[in-house]
Amino acid sequence: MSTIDLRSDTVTMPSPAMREAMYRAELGDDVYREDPTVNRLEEMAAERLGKEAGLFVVSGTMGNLVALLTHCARGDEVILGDHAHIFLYEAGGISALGGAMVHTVPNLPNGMLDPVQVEAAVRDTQNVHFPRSRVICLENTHNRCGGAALSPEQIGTIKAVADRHGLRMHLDGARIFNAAVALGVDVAELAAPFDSVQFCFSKGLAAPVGSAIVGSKEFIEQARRNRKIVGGGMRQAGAIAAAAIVALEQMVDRLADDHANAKRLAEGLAEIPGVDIDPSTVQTNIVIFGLRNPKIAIADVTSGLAAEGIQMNAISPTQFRAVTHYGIERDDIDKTLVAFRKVMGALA
Ligand code: TLP
Repeated sequence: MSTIDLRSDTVTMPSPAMREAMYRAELGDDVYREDPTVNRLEEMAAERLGKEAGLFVVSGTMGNLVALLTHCARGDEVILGDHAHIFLYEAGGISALGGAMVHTVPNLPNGMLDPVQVEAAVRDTQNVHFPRSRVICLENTHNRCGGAALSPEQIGTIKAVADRHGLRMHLDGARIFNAAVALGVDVAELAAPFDSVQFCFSKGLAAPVGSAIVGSKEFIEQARRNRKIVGGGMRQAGAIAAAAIVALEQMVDRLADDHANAKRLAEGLAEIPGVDIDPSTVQTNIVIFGLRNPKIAIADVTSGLAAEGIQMNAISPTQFRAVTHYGIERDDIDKTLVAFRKVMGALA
């Protein structure tokens, strides 16, 4: 039985054009900066995001880590949401390796931070008791907040706080292209308020490996050194960068299909008795939802779905996450809804 894998958009397989590009890629040693394919990808990434320079890294986690190692000295503080991927799912890297403190502010359901609470989190630099606030991080789209897209106006409210206090801004833009497509704005406009942006080729853009960090030339030079420190200096990395180039060239516009499929899934789920979801909150390719009946265990639903050939993650004892992506068609959504109804009926 073929499975419908909605656990994440990280499960995507490279397109035929990506495999072809990987096979044919011109290669060199990228630590010597001699890999023409990596050099081209880094230039493309910077240009697309409206920044001076780019750096190819192994993963989103490495991209966020290297960017924050570059912004922060030991003991500096990073202000970020309590649902931020950097806080929840990156193994504490910025503290473990960078000695940075995290200062969380509650995430609002729409993925935003309240600018008043962010301002309250900023430390008084004159007082020797306090760590130094250094950088504010946002996430766009916001994974744990159901793929919420942050608009330039929303980002502007946080940028104003950063400017008032001389703080830097970093974006975990793992899915920034989903945000740009959903909002109908240029990705460079979403990136503009940030000193650094990390974005992933290996999520909805379907490349097998890699992320980029973009920022000023000077920032990226320092980040290149930090990438080496964490073992991310790759050699003939053009073999994977080639697929990321195809991702940028060919896979952005199709994200709208993933968003339409996610919306359809959310609307269908809302019609199934016992499912707790507000489809109007689904903006991109991530659908987070719960159950109204506390007696039904989420784990029983996910194992029931698995028996029907559908994979979905439980992200907490009360929440499912389904993610649409390249390789998931509308027909798969319809099959998922039929299976979900069947499993819920059997457990009710
Ligand atoms: N997210 C993964 C898991 O780690 C949860 C997923 O399945 O969604 N920032 C954001 C917003 C992310 O969602 C992820 C991956 C990352 C960073 C890290 O990227 P990778 O997996 O390339 O290290």
